[in-house]
Amino acid sequence: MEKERKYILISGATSGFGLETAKIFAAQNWDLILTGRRFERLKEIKNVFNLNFPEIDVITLNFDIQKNNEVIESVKSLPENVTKNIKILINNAGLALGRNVIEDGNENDWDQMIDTNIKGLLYLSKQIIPFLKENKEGHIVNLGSIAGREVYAEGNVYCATKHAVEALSKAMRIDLVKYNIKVTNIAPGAAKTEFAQVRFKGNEEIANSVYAGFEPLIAKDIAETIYFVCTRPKHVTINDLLIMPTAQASASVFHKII
Ligand code: NDP
Ligand code: 8X3
Repeated sequence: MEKERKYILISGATSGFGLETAKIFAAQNWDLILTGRRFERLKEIKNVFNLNFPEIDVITLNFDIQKNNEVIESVKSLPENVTKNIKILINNAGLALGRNVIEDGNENDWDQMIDTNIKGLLYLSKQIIPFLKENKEGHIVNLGSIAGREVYAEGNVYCATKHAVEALSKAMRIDLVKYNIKVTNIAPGAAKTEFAQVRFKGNEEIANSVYAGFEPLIAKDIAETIYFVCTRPKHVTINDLLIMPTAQASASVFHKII
């Protein structure tokens, strides 16, 4: 008998939280739809999953989430036997660019953060929600941040985008409750992924200094949490989770031993 398919769609699955989440779900026999801009990485990741988990279906979608037309076309390319089996959407693709006082901020960085973290999340959600509605069940997990709960020095626009994610998680929950769709907002503190490398535009020294003197979260910590929230009984929704490294007390208070 053919395997009954159940798909999880993870945006931003070429590294960090997204990739680790894909690994955990694959190990539990979930079929994957993985997205990202880096085509070669997506190809490599698909090959590795195909090798390690031959039973599951692995679909990769290569698009820039800032571009609504790319999001629409990519989702349209999915066959109906896939879309009708999408159970979970992880809105994970996101980034910070730069750390500056507001008057020194770079407009291109602002645009990219707003277009990715807010508008991209909206574009993809709009395409996927109809499938979840049709199924009369589903789960959306949005990657917020401690930066969505508090604002820290020189974090202005990134913090604003993550505050928007918090608001959108609450709004989605209200709009989608009648369709039996769960919405979870996960807000991590400092986690060592490619996040700081991206934020500081490849400057390894500054990127590494972010995590100096304390033990940050790792992608697996967040991936395990996502798996936990997605596998609660049907009648249980975890709305919100704030997850910090033990050495981090707030957005800007760390216990560092240097
Ligand atoms: P990574 O940089 O490791 O991963 C980010 C992912 O987002 C990549 O797969 C990247 O893929 C994708 N992405 C970025 N921009 C776009 C775009 N325009 N279109 C499509 N995909 C895009 O970072 P993390 O895993 O740490 O970050 C994941 C999420 O978690 C982000 O939303 C981040 O804001 C949030 N977060 C991170 C924290 C941390 O300390 N690391 C803490 C709290 C929240 P590609 O480059 O291939 O497009
Ligand atoms: C990422 C965590 O503190 O660098 O969202 O903004 S922080």
